[in-house]
Parts: sequence; C-alpha cells; structure tokens
Amino acid sequence: MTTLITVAPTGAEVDKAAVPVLPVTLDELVLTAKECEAVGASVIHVHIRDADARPTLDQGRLRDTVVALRESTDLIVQLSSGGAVTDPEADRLAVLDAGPEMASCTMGTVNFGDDVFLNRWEFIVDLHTRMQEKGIVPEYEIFDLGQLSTLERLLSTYGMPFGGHVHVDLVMGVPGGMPGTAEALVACTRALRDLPVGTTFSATGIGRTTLPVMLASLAAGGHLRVGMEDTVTYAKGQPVESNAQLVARAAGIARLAQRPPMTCADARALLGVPARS
Ligand code: KMH
Ligand code: ZN
Repeated sequence: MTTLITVAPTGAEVDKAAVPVLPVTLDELVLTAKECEAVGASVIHVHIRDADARPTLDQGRLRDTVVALRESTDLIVQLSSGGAVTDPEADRLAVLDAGPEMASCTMGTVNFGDDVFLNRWEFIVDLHTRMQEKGIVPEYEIFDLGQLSTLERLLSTYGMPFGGHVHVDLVMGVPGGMPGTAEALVACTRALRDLPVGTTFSATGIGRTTLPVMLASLAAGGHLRVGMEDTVTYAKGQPVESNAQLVARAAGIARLAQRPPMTCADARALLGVPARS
C-alpha cells in the first residue's frame, strides 16, 4: 500500500511578514509545488494571497493559479473552499467556478482559535451538490468527530461525490476542534466505518501535533497532509525552511512504514479524479 501525500503550502492564517518563506505569489507557489512534487506530494491544497500577501478568493487569481499549477506539475489541484474565516459564503462557493480538479468541503462549524469557521448545513449541501454538477472531486474536511456523522447524513441524503470515491481529511489540533492525538484519530477511524466501503482518509496535525498525527495516521492505514498551512515549526525552536522539507520528512516516514509515496497518477485513480488529457 502506498501513501497519498497532500501538501497545504500556504493557508489563510500564517502571516508572510512573520514567516518570509511562506509561498504567497504565483511564482512562489509554482516553485513550491514543483519542489513538493519532486519529493513525494501528489495533491496540492491551495489558498491564495493578494498583492499584499493577504488571503483572497479573487476569481481571476484563482483561475490563473489553477492554470499555472496544471501547466507546471502533475499534482492534483485542490482549491480551498474554506478560505479565511472572514470570507463570505458566496465567494467560497464561487471558488468552484475557477476550474479546480478537487475542492475542500468542510463538514461543520467549528471554533477556530478566537474565531469561528462557519459551515452551515445548507452551505455544505450547496458545496457538495455543486461539486457533483461541475465534476469536482471533494475532499471532506473533518475538524471534529461529529462532522463524520454530518458527512454520513450528507452522502445518504444527496448521494456520492463526483468520481464515486469518498476521501476525508482529518484536520486535528485546531484550538476548538478535536485534539491531535492518536486516541482521537482512532475514534475517527471507528466512525469512518459508517461511511461507504472504500472511504479513505488522510490526517494532518496542527502545530506540534504534526508528528503524532502523522505516525498515528500511517499506523491506522491513513494518508498524510503536511505543509505550512498547518505548521511552521519543523522541530522545537527550528522554523520550517520550506514546504518541500515537510513533504520530504513525511515521505521518508512513509517509506519507513513501508508505505512509499503514491504517484500523481495513482492518486487520481484512488480519488476518482479524471486523468489529464
Ligand atoms: N482557513 C480555514 C478557516 C479549508 O481549506 O477548506 C479553513 C480551511 C479549510 O483552511
Ligand atoms: Zn485550507
């Protein structure tokens, strides 16, 4: 069995001024994507920034980003529909018009540090059904255990996603969500049994939970997400140098676990993302 490695290189929360190596321009993002593909990533989860390095959902920038990443890598391009906590629902839905192969789709509202990451049921349904119509494969983002029950309700009411495969990403260790622990991950794997046969999961641990979550996910048969969206510290007192550094570490640990990184072609086959023509 191989390992799907997703890189989340930028996010919406990390401040470029505080972390100068954060990729925020299109050139920086493309370079990061190439480096991460070379060391084992097969999916890129994308948030973009404006000219001042602030998070944006500008439609033109999103489209340019999708085109540039498709031209320069074989990575599956997954746009974030989560955006920043301040983004309106209409802008988050419009992300789906920018031509991504995949998009994230969060399964519920969660406290997010001092903020609230709002995901109403009707909004979730809108995202899911529009992705079905547009031929976009969702990645269901799970910040807390109960959100897996919401996913079960979503699928049983509105049907399977485009591509016919269910893949979830456990985002663990957000202040306000589930903790980034092996116990919490195992609790999620039990709940995953109520989802369609063949459902796969990846996991990422925010901040210092990165390594315990990575090890627990591999041990439980899961896949991995890493990147500066989720952690900017490589080890205690040691800032992350690049996203590729995080992907390379994940790929190395996956190899040690005899679960080497998956190719982009295999990731497409697993997730139900059409091959590039
Ligand atoms: N930036 C967070 C508020 C996603 O990309 O879908 C939401 C987030 C989830 O990052
Ligand atoms: Zn994100």
